[in-house]
Amino acid sequence: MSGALLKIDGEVSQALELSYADFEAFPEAAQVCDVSRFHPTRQGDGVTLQSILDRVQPAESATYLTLHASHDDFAASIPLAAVAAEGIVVYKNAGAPLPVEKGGPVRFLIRDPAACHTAELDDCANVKFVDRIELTAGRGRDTRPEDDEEHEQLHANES
Ligand SMILES: Nc1nc2c(c(=O)[nH]1)N[C@H]1C(S)=C(S)[C@@H](COP(=O)(O)O)O[C@H]1N2
Ligand SMILES: [Mo]
Repeated sequence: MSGALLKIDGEVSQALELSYADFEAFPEAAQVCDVSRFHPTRQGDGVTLQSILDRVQPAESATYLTLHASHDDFAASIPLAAVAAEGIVVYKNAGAPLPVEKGGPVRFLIRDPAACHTAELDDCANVKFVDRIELTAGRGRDTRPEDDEEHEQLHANES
């Protein structure tokens, strides 16, 4: 369990890799217990995005947060200022690492997302299988569906 679950890099002062033990060692104030309280269909425990940002210290040039999921080659890029206080990084379920069936190694969640493809902070940006968070100068990679048709196709492909 010593392997890194998540890498945070890009426009930061201090790139970081976090293992399950590293996540568990975040202080109590950074931990977010039981995300089903505000996302009833989703489970697990996480840490606040803000607590991770505090560690890496985004550079002045960092304006977007780009979430990468290499498992299914999905990415979403959202304005950093809008998401900084709203993001949760879910890493744990029932006292063990978040399994891939629940979106592991880590799942990103926005506290109060807009409906799919209606805003920057939409449900589609709740990226599963995240293994890298990249701070970028301007919008980074974003494969989110842009309309109903693309959205339906994406969900049809989900296994
Ligand atoms: N890695 C990855 N994350 C993803 C997706 C995806 O296809 N791959 N789909 C997104 C979309 S379009 C939506 S609406 C939500 C759905 O999350 P749910 O399965 O928990 O309802 O996950 C988002 N996260
Ligand atoms: Mo979506």
